[in-house]
Order: sequence, then structure tokens, then C-alpha cells
Amino acid sequence: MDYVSVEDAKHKAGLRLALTMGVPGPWSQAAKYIFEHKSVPFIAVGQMGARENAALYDWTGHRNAPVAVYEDEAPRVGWYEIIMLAERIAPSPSLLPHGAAARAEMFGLITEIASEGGLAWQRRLQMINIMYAASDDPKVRQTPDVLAARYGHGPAGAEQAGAVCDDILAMLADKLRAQAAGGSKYFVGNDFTAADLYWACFSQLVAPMAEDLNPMPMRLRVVYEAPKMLTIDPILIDHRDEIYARHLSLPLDF
Ligand SMILES: N[C@@H](CCC(=O)N[C@@H](CS)C(=O)NCC(=O)O)C(=O)O
Repeated sequence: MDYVSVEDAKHKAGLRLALTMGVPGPWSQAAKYIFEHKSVPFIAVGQMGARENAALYDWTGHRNAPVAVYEDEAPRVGWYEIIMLAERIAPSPSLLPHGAAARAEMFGLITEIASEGGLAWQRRLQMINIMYAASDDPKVRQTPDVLAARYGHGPAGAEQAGAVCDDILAMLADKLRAQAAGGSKYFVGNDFTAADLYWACFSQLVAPMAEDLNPMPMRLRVVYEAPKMLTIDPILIDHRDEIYARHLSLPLDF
């Protein structure tokens, strides 16, 4: 991925997308794939994970990623508003299913995966714990310190994180099994939607793909793969492998 600085991006027209550089941040990866899927061109702006990102903050009011800035509109940071921005800019191919009930189902699934308190949020609490346990060196603890301050962290929260993640993973697996029984390979209806895209990207947090497909830094892979803490039904991994193979580009690019 070619990144430009905030300085070089902020006066440009069109879509500017701040994405975390050098690591497969799942919210950033999902935002990138949404626009790629719709062939919407964007300028990628580099955000540095767990850093101050002062220029990004001055421009958008946010230090983390993703941030989508379209023309002179207000910056969008939440996964829902980023999906809806993409749907407005390029309605086709749509990542939404037809009908309100199916949409509600799809957004509910992504909420469990990507919203505050959901799978990735809880998984991040586990990872902050792993990072803290790895070293007492204040320099090494800088990253978990920033993440803990940004996303909330405490021993009690981290302890219940595994159970919440397992519950959500089991729900996703049940959903795929029910869909398969009805002849569908997708989470909702019979077509590829944002729910499939989000699960594929966020699956990297609980079962990262091999080095050749997900060339993430080893220091991070060690944390992502730390003693298997979660129960992951193989149907979830089969689904994400198929989604990448059919709909998303590989290897991961960050
Ligand atoms: N704003 C996103 C969540 C963004 C988020 O949690 N970003 C993380 C993971 S990609 C991040 O930037 N972490 C590194 C940092 O805080 O610098 C949403 O609510 O949909």
C-alpha cells in the first residue's frame, strides 16, 4: 500500500482514507476492501498504530484508524457510516442485502464483530493483557499503555473477554451452519454482503492467515497466535478462506 502524509492528502479532492500502516488492523482492512470492492479510488493516508498521529488529529479530530474523508464532508470513523458512505458513492455493487429484515440481520452481525464491546473489542483486551504479561520494560509497555488508555482495559474486563468472544464466535458459526443448510455460503441471504467482508477481515484477529497471505510483523503475530484462547469452529475459517478467494485480494496489503 502506498501511503501519503496528511499534509499531502488533506487538500485533495475525492476520498482520503486513513489506514493503519504496517499491520492488518481489521477495521482499516475492512474499510479498504469496501472501497476496493466498489472500485472507488482513494488516497491512502498513513496512520501509525498506538501513536499520537498529531497531524491526523488536527485534520480529522481522530488519532486512530480508519478515518474516511470524502470531499469536504465531515470525517467518518465508525464502520456503519463508512459502509453507508461507500454505498452512497458507489451503490453498485452493493454490499447490503435486499430488504429491511436482512439489513437488520447483517448490521446486527457486524455489530457483534466490530462494535464497542464486540468480538474485536474483547479480543483487543486479551491482546493488551498478553502484551503487558510479556514485559515489564516501560518502553515495551508503551504500546499497550496507549491502547489501554484509548480502548479501556482492566484485569476484570480482560478476564471475561474470552467468554464474550467465544459466545460471539459460536453465534457466527451457528449462523453459517443454518445458512449452509439452506444452500447459502454467505452470512445473510444468497449473496456476498458486508457481513462476509467484516468477518473475513476480523477473523485475522483470532486466526491469522499464514505468513505468505498475511505478512504481519512477527512481534504482532506472536500476540495474535498466543496460546489458543478461543474456540474457533472450522466452518468460520472455511468461510473466510472462501470469501478471500472469491471476493477480496490477497495477500493482505497494509
Ligand atoms: N472507529 C472504528 C474503530 C477503530 C479502531 O478501533 N481502530 C483501531 C484498530 S484498526 C486502531 O486504530 N488501533 C490503533 C490505534 O489506536 O492507534 C469503529 O468504531 O468502527
